[in-house]
Amino acid sequence: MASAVDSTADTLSKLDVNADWASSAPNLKKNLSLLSPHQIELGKMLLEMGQGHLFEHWPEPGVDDDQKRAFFDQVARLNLSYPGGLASYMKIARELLADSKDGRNPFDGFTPSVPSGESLTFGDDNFVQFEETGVREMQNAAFVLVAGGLGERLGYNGIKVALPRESSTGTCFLQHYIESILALQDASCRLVEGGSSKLIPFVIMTSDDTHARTFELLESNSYFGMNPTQVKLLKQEKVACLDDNDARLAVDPRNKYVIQTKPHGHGDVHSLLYSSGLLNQWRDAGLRWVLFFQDTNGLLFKAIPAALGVSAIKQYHVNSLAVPRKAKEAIGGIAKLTHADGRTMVINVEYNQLDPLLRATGHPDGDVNCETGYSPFPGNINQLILELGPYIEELTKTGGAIKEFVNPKYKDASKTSFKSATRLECMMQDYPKTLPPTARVGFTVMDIWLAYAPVKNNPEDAAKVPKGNPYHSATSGEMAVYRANCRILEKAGVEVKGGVLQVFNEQEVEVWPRVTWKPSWASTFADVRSKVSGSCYISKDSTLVINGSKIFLEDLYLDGALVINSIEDAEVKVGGSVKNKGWILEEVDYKDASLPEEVRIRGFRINRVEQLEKTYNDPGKFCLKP
Ligand code: UGB
Repeated sequence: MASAVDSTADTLSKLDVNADWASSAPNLKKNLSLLSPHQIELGKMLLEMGQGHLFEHWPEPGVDDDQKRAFFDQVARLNLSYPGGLASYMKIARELLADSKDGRNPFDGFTPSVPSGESLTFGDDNFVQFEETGVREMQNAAFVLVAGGLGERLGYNGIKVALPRESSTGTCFLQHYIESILALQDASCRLVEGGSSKLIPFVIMTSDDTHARTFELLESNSYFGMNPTQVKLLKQEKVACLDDNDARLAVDPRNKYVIQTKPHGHGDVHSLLYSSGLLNQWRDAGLRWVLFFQDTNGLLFKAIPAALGVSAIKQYHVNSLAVPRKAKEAIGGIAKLTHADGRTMVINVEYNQLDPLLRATGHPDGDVNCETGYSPFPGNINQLILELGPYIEELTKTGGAIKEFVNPKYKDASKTSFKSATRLECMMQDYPKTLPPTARVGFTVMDIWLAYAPVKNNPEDAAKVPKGNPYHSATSGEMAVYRANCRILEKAGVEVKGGVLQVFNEQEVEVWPRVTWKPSWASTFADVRSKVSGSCYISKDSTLVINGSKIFLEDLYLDGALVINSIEDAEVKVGGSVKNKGWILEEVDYKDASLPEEVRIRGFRINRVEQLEKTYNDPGKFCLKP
């Protein structure tokens, strides 16, 4: 104890307590004896950065002392979690706020044009080859899910990864993602001569808003079959809010000893990965790829094998997955930007920046569709594949810091005060901004029906999206899963009836038979083709749930609901005619508070009237032919 007091005294004398540095904040000065040496250093830094207002209300020592220390604990956390510390944060904030006030466009001097990339057509030979290469490479990959967002637009009270991806099986997004990774891991390891037991690492970036619930979801479900050592949760911290153009830190209106904080954005994933040390571990283990993805895209894993194949064959350092984009849709556009000085980069231009950039560079109509009915700029779906070596090299230079932006909501045209406190934000897809021109940055475009159906909008907002633009709701997200599965089966030779338009939660969607399968049944188109043969038919109101890896459909006629469950060592041939009353989609009202939120946000529920369900729990070969 004595030594701590001595060291505080030493620091006080080193910092010259009685002299000038604290005189601008007399209330802090009076309280210095309460603080540790480190806290005093932080206090000095805050004053140097013009943050004296934080102490104006501080009473005499003896009053609220614990809260004063807690204030500095928070400052220490904020300082530690930002690359370069709080002083750097405030300096960058001042520069960006000045640019924003002056209306300076971050893309000033750049002209956008449509870049070239790889455009894939599902199911053709090219696609199948990319998938094959992708599966081979998969054992050299690590997956990173960014899941720290609150999902304010969706307005769902739980974490988004716990939402059912579809309600026929109720499988949540996180379970589907984990099972997809495990299926790819098995498929990839099987291709190694003599077999391999490599485990694909899976990182989930969480935040204070999602961390505990994500952990609990994993723990209570035994990690959905994944080895817990494969999974790492990295929690992002929020950043300090700013009250004005001088970047004065905002205090919480309910507690003046707390600095208000808000999320910093998904771009945090790079600095977190860097500081975790995982990237070097992965490199030492021989890994080559890092695949980033978002929380609620139920189709994504249908696109991943081919996209990784593109990365490997084209040797892309950065490969962004993209889909055709409707003008003004809330997804970024991938553009080639050429500067007046000759610099070029292929980068995502966020949806709110694309229109002004186009207008400022000779396109008076801004963000509009071209003759194809889509924007000429492919839509970024924020699935990035980075090559690990060049990624580590770049992060070693930047520490993982990503170019930030600020988006204050001004009270009036003078742009001197904000409606509410703002903060700096960063996006994971801005990673290529600091790359040298030699970096190989490409993208891969796939069909929307195959690759992209996020759940982001609440029913009311979804119902208001302009006609022809995607809803991005729980309703459309689920229907997209059925549609994609049906189209894939069709492509494999199955006759599938469906595509009937129906309205749920005021959104018109295509309704297809409710076909779902476990990722272990098929991760690629080649897998599907190998499991379907003869003449198969599925009627428009049918449901088919395939819960097992060695289930083969041969001459199956389905008009009703069929559920097949089987263990790994059971091989089941399914054929014949299955007819029953099936499972019926029943409309529900999203305002009906008596229903669970997960059901309401879809606008329908499944009434399981009648089905044929068969379970094969013993090893062997079986035939189901009703
Ligand atoms: N996320 C975090 O992990 N931490 C955060 O602080 C914030 C978010 P949104 P956004 O594919 O549809 C992105 O809010 O940011 C996670 C791209 O920028 O769903 O509006 C969060 O949990 C845009 O270019 O999306 O838009 C979620 O998993 C376009 O690609 C993810 O980050 C668009 O997504 C995305 O957060 C899209």
